Amino acid sequence: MIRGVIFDLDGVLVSTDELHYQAWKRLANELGIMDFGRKDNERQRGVSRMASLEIVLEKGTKKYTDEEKRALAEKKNDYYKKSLQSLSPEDVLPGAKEALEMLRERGVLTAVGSASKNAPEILERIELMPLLDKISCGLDITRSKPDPEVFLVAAEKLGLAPEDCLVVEDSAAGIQAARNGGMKTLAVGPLSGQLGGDFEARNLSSVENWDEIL
Ligand code: B16
Ligand code: MG
Repeated sequence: MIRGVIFDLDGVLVSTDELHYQAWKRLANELGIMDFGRKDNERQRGVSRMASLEIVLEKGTKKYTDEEKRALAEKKNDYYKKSLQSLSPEDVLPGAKEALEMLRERGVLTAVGSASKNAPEILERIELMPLLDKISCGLDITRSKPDPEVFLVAAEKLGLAPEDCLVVEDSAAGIQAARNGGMKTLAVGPLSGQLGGDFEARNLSSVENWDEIL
């Protein structure tokens, strides 16, 4: 029986993917990489900040030291953080708030499991913090998805065994991470049909039968 649901953040509870994309594109252009596009950005879903930077840099020819890479990632994060200032509860994805409310009513625990180090700030801005029992994010982990660490930390914070948890994810790396951690999976988002989740839905408002999943 599912006793806790762990939600990925970007692409599941809120759509920050466009803001990530704009910030990476700005950085890429400044580095003379003009052909960084949405297809490249798709590969950055659920992937850590430094791994996302590599996806940008592989489009260029210049080599950077680790120190330079850290500075570039920080620059992108500054652009991204500026754009987060416009984020509001209106940016919560369809059905997300209702799903959290329904789970609380049923006595199912809820957590976020996100690669983002900006997760706490984002959750404050979109006002979902009161509906979540625990947060596990980029600040808690050293290994990124598909390593299961972020979800195992979430389960541990909830005080639950992995097999009693369901993970809701929109990325291939995230579904794989949940599987690696021994959790059940609900795939959502535009790629939901291709991610191999135990269950799938276009978004959280189109989940047909929560009873079957829980
Ligand atoms: P940050 P998620 C992920 O969030 C994003 O999908 C991914 O594009 C981003 O690189 C990663 O967070 C790290 O974010 O730079 O804010 O620490 O899908 O795991 O909620
Ligand atoms: Mg995601």
